[in-house]
Amino acid sequence: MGAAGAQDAQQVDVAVVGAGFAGLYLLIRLRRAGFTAVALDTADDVGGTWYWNRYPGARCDIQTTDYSYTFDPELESAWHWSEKYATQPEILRYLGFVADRYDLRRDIRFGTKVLTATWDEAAQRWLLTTDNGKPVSCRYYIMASGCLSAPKPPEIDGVGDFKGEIYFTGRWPHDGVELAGKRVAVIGTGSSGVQSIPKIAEQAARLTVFQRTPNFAFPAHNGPSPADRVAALEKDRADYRAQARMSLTGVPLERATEFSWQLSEAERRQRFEKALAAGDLVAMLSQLWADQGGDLEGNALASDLLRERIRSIVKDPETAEALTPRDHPFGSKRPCLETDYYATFNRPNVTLVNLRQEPIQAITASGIKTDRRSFDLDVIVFATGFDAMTGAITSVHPIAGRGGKSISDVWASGPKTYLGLTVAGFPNLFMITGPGSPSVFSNMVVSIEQHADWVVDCLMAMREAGFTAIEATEAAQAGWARHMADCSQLTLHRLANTWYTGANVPGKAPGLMPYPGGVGPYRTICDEVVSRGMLGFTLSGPNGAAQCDDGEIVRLQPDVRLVLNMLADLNLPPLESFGAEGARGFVAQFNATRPAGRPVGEVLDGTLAGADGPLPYRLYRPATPGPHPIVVYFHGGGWVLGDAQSDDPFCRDMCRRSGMIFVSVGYRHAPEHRFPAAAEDGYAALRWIGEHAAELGGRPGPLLVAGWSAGGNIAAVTCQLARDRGGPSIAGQLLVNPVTDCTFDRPSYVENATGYFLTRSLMYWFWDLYCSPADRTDPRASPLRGKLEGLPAAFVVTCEFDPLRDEGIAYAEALAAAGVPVEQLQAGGHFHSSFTMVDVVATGVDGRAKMAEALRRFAEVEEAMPKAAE
Ligand code: NA7
Repeated sequence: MGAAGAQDAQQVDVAVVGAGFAGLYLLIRLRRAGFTAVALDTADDVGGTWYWNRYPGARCDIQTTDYSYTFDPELESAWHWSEKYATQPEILRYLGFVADRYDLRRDIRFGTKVLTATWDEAAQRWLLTTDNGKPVSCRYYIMASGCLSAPKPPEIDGVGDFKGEIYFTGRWPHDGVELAGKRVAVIGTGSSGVQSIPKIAEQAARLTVFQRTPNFAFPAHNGPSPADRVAALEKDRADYRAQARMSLTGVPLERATEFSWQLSEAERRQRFEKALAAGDLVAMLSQLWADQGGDLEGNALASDLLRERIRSIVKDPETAEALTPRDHPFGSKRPCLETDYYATFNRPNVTLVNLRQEPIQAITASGIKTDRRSFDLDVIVFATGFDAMTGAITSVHPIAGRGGKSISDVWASGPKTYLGLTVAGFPNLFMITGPGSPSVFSNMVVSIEQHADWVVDCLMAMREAGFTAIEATEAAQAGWARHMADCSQLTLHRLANTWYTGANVPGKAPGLMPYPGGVGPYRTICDEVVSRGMLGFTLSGPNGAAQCDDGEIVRLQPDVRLVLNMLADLNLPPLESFGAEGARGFVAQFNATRPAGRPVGEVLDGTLAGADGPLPYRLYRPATPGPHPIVVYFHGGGWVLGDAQSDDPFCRDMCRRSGMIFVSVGYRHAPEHRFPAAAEDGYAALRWIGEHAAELGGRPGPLLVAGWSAGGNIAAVTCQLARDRGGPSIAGQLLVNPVTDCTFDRPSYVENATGYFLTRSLMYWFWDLYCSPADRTDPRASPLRGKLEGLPAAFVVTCEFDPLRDEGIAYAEALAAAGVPVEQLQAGGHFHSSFTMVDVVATGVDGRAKMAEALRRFAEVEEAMPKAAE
């Protein structure tokens, strides 16, 4: 297509691919904003996914109260859904109603496929060629092509040989399919299979279901919309919608805050039954207990209850077992809502073929042949899914960006996007619910509205400022990829082969494609990009106008970001302004709101001999048979605050992970007891614990020492004193964010002086209360200044956003230089409290697992930990 093509083209400000939920809303917004726009769709009517997926039983599985546009309250009152989960024809009628109400069809070119999309650098416009009518020249090009719109090819040999009828659920004939009296096969048991199989079984003479992987499914309980949901919506519609927009899933349901170990078995079952009765995906995925989605143990409890239900419905035990998912945690693969699905396998005309036991060899002229049997068939239905997310962009048509680069090539090793909205190298191209956005992890309609609003607002702002081109920077895009990876650590999706990760398409690059950080957090991030001057975008326009504020929008771990935002919202006075007593009270109160720590074998309080009198200690014993190695632990709190309670969750977690006894020492605090009281207590406690190790249940042999923050300082000092004062012998030291030195000018003190909870001024205050300036260079206060040769092996943990980061690293490097075996964990995106805020900062799990491994290496523990505790 040359320049002549561009001149002949339909000229618009914006072209949109797709006339589904996203395309329609975009047209409304663009028109209201005064942009000329056209939408192109191969279908001959509106509907998008709901135009194509007409298979029997097709319904939405987000409740219709939520699966609706929310931008216009009048539209909401003009439309009434007849059911909790609407059928495909009703959803299609709704979208037709919307198209008519806003007179959208005049801007839609139906039956039109875009063949190519090419960025014209000179004109700063996109040129689209089509198979029907004029090409299109547009300033901005928006892919509103959905997430699941490119059906996957059958991937089974011999499909062409089959003499019967073949259908795809995602391309179902408009006038239906006559199945009565026929021998039908369905291949695939995702949502499409699970919804269609009971309906097909009612019609067909025989139905054979070919299942590769069983999915978790539970009842939809369809019917009228539940009264409580309707009441909540009608009570205050605006508030309900606002809550949905800030929720994690786009549906305003409270998430469970109690952890599985805080609930009795009866309480867990009661919650499960309640979620089961609700017939709601979001409820089952989020309202059981707080650790169901991200923790294997918490998840297994939910998975087991769902499995139990299958056995209670399906009569044939072998079929029940084949239908029972065992290869992935619940929720890691998209679960299904079902209506009579399991009961269908009790029908005499239905057979389940477990492809894990007898794979399909080929499709033949007369049916399907597995390793063991042949099935004669009249109809084969492929419910085999889609080339999800990326396929909905790359297989629509070739897209050539700056320098003719193809998006398929740029994404060859996985999708690269900024915010899931844009791609570096593809100016003025936007994706609605693209890979890297919450999309299929959310109520799609809420995500679509947010995306369309963000894009149209952006175009309006650019027009206002005189910019005509926008492009994501490589740095911003790389930062987004890292943030995506950080978020995915909070989920179990990495443990399942699914279309979320590209695993369903042979040869597709693996990696989680939807954004797993939640709808609300994602929205605030997109808004922050705008408020920070379109961070991560290059904007340009005629006459050399240009702007680029480059950078990464989220550098913190996702849960650290939430914690810090929450703390910022509380707008607390600085801790040091409370005075020592006040600060202690405040911290105790703050800690009381934390989730209770996990159970260990035993927790007992006792008294040991300190340097100048008795000290309290708390001992955590693993549930495994002893004797166990002992870790002498020093809590954090700037030598002023803290106690066994403050570090209780950390000690419990580490006790479980390491399989070791933790003895948390209640050393004396400043200002009542200034330097060197805490340091001397540390060493005295070590001696006492060494002398009483056997009574405490300790394994014979050297002790271990650990501490966090000021406790890390005491731990480091204790190791030096033990070396110099004749023992006891120490097998290793774990120093977590330790204070090691009394200078305050290292870069981390400057960069992280404020904003990350532990501030520079708080550290000044701690030092002032603990130690006079003259004493600070004493190695018992600043162990970095001590002799480091001959110290026990060390594992030193530092966090990127911590004033203490650089002195921790300096200590590790100095130990290594002195010949001490040292390992470091420099935790990116974390702050000073990341690892001790167990069950709040869940991204700290990995780090604690590494700390526990280090302790076990130091203690030369060889036997593996029981699986569940890892
Ligand atoms: P899904 O969820 O991708 O399900 C496809 C199913 O087809 C799934 O059970 C696959 O097994 C199976 N499949 C795919 N390819 C094959 C081959 N070659 N042989 C045998 N079985 C195969 O797609 P759906 O259309 O059901 O649902 C898509 C989404 O729409 C759904 O998640 C909701 O978000 C709405 P596998 O699990 O890959 O072993």
